Amino acid sequence: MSRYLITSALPYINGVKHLGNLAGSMLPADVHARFRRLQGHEVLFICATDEHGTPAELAAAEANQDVRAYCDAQYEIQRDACAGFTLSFDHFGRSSNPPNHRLTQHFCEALEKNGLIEERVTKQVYSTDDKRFLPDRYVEGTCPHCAYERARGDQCDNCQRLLDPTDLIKPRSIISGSENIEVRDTAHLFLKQPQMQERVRAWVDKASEWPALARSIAYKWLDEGLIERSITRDLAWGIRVTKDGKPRRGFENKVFYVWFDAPIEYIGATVEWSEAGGGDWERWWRTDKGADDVIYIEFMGKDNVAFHTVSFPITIMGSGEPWKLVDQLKAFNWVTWYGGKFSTRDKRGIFMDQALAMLPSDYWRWYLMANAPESSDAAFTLEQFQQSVNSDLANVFGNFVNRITRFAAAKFESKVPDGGVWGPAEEKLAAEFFQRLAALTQFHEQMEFRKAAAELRALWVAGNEYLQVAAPWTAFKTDPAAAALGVRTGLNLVVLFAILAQPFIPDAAKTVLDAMGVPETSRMWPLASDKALLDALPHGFAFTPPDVLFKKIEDSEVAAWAERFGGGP
Ligand code: B3M
Ligand code: ZN
Repeated sequence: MSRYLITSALPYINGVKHLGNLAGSMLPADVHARFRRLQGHEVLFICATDEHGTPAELAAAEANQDVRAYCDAQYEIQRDACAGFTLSFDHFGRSSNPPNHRLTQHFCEALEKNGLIEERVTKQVYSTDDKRFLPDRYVEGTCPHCAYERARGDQCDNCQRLLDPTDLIKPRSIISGSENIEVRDTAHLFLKQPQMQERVRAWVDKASEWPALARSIAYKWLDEGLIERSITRDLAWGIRVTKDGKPRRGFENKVFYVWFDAPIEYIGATVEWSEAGGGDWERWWRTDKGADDVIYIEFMGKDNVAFHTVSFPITIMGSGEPWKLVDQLKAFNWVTWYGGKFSTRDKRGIFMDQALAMLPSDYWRWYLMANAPESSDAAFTLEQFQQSVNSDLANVFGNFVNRITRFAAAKFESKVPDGGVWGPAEEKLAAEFFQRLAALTQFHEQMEFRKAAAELRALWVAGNEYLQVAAPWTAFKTDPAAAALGVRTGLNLVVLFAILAQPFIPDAAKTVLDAMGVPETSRMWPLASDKALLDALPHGFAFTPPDVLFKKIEDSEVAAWAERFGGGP
C-alpha cells in the first residue's frame, strides 16, 4: 500500500473546456487515480478551477458580469461537466477560495524572508484612454520575434515565445482597441529565480521518474537560463499582496500573477478538502507531517510543464519549508480538431457539456484515452470516434458481454453453470490472459494510456476468440459439460473484463458488475495470476444479463455532428 497524491492541471475558469483539454490532464489523471485505488492504494485526487488573471477578467467583461459572479457561475458549470465525465476528484476546489489566498501570501512572505523577492520599479504598458495598466492579455500587438500581428502581452500564439507587454510592437488595448499607449513606472515584486537555478537543476537531475517530454522541457528552460520573474500584476481581481500579514504599501491596486498562485492551489484545494471534513491535509503536503512517503504525480498539457518543473518548485524550495515536491509528472501533447485548433468562436470542436448531451461519458473517455496525445499530437475526428466506439466498445466488448450473458440466461437459468474440465482452449486463453493482464497493469503503472487501452482491447479480443473456439452454442446439444465450461469461463471473463475496464469506462463497467452481482469488495484490480481467477464466480451463482452496453453511432449522426461542430480537414 502506497499513498498517491494526484493532481490535474487546473482548468481556467473562462468557459467549459473542450475535449482536448479534458484529454490532456483531467481525464488521464482520473484514469490513473481510479487504477491506483483499485490496486488498494490510498489516493488523494485534487483539482480546482484556476480563477485569477486576465483570462477570468476578460471573460467576465465579455459576459457583462462582475468577475466574482462570473466565476461563481462558471465554477458550477465546470464542476457539473467534470461530474458528468465521472472525474473522481476527492476535491474540486477554487483558486479564489480563502486557503489559496492565505497560502499564496504565506509563500511570498517566506520567499522574501529568504532573500528571493525583490521589489522593483518597472515599466508597464498603460492605456491613457482606459486609464489603467494593461498587463498580459489586456494588450495585443506585433510579436518582436516572428512579426505575428496578434501576439498577446504574455505570449505569442504563433511562435509560442513568452513575452512582456512592453516587448510588443504597435501595442493596442484589448479593452478599447486604443493605441494611445504609454509606458509608465510602477512597482512589482520579482522572484529571483536565478538564485535557485542550481538547486532546481540538481533536483531535475535526480528526477529519474519523469518522462522524456517533461525532462526535456525543464532542461530547455534551465539551459536558456532562468530570469527574475515578476509575480505581481496591476489588476483588481486576484490575491492581494501582503507584507508581515498586512496589505503591502504601494500594492493596493495589485494582485499576484495568476501563475504564481495557481499551482499553490493544489495545496489550497487540499486544505479545502480538509476543511470540508476530508482529512488531514498536512499528511499529504508536509514532509515533516508524514508526506515523505507520498508519491506525488502531476498531470498536465505540455505548455504547463515549465511552470510545474521550474517555477512552482522554486516557490516551494525557496520557501525553505518542508513541502512535498512532485515525484512523477505526466505531460501530454495536444488533441487537435481534425489537425486544427478547437475554437468556440469558430464553432470548431466539441466541448465537455456538448459531448455529454450527445452520448454517455464512457464513449468519449474510451476514445480520448485510446488515442491519448502521448508521443505526438492526436487529431480528434468524428469518423475515428465512430469507428472506435462501434468496433471496440459495441462489437468487441459489448457484444461479448451481451452474447454470453444472454445465452447463459436462456440455457442455464441465469446461473453460473457447473461442470466440464479444462482443455487446450482454456489453457491457451489463460496463458494469453495472464500475459496481457501483466502488460496492462504495467502500462497503467507507467501511465502509458494508449498502450493500456490497446492491451485492454486485446484482452477483450482474446475473450471473443475463446468463445469462437469453445462455441458453447453448438456444444450445448452434443456436449453439455463442455458447453457449461465455455459459458462459465465466458461469464468469468465478463466480470474480469469489466473489472479491468473500470479506470477507462467506469459507468459501463459498473453496469456489468452490478448485473453480475459482483460485490464492491470484489472489484479490485486482480493480483493473482493463477488460473483460479478464471473460475472465481461461485458455481450456481445467479446473475442478470445487463442491457445492451453501447449503442452504435450511425453515419447519419456523424454527418449531423460534422455539420454542427465543423468536421472535415
Ligand atoms: N490554468 C493553464 C491551462 O489550463 C492553467 C493551468 C494551471 S495548473 C496550476 O492550460
Ligand atoms: Zn511570435
